[in-house]
Amino acid sequence: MSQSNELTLSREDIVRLSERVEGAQTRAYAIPKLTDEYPAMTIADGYAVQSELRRRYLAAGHRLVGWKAGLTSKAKMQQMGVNVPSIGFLTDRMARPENSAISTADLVHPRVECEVAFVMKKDLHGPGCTREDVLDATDYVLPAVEIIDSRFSGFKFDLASVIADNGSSARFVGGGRARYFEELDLRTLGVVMEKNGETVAMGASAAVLGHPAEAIAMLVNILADMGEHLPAGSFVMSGGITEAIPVKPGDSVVARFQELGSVSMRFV
Ligand code: 0L1
Ligand code: MG
Repeated sequence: MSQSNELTLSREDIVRLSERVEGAQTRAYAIPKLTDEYPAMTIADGYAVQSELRRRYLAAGHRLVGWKAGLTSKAKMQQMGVNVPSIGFLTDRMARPENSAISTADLVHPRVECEVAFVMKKDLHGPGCTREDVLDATDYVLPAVEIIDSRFSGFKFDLASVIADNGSSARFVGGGRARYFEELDLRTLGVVMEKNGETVAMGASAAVLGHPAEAIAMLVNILADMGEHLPAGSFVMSGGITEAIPVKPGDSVVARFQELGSVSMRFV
């Protein structure tokens, strides 16, 4: 992948790659990372493909409900071999209720992550958005589990490819107890992830860029680079606190958050 952040793909390439990613996402099959064919692809190219993918889903009737910051913890960056966070969009079709049975038949190789989610009460615009701006615009926070599913073979990709694949977004579950952030120390929230009754990961929210609101500010500033903003009412996930844990049919997962309750689901 090129280190430059210029757009190198033609409009035709962007549309072709977005169709390729959409096919892999909607029919749940793995594809080679996009940089195998386009080695000069940049981060800007990745976001151009992601924006076209979003345009296609919205044109097909999906509703944009929010955004997610990804690759925001050292554990995640190390796990995936990248060094810059990313963002992706969330639609109504990705949401699943708490305590539900989540089908894996329509996913390639799902993994789960514990995240602090924010619900916004004011629009936020970058550039220059700060942690304080995010907190001022936050209505409440709640615990969430993101089910990511890279569409790239063997979960092997680089940043440009994973951004084009909408940051591996697949499903998400919000739940637990919604709280006003003023009542909490958002930096030091502990989380324990259990799979089939065993603790498989644990961490504290400071793992997310020092404070989860920093991840939301980063997301708003990336949106500004794309000429967009974060609207009031958005549901925004701030990124996995621990590394992502693989799941398969038969697994049950509980994410227990200090002060925020727990979020449960099972996989079928
Ligand atoms: O949510 C995220 O942290 C995005 C992860 C993208 C890479 C991956 O699939 O693990
Ligand atoms: Mg995530």
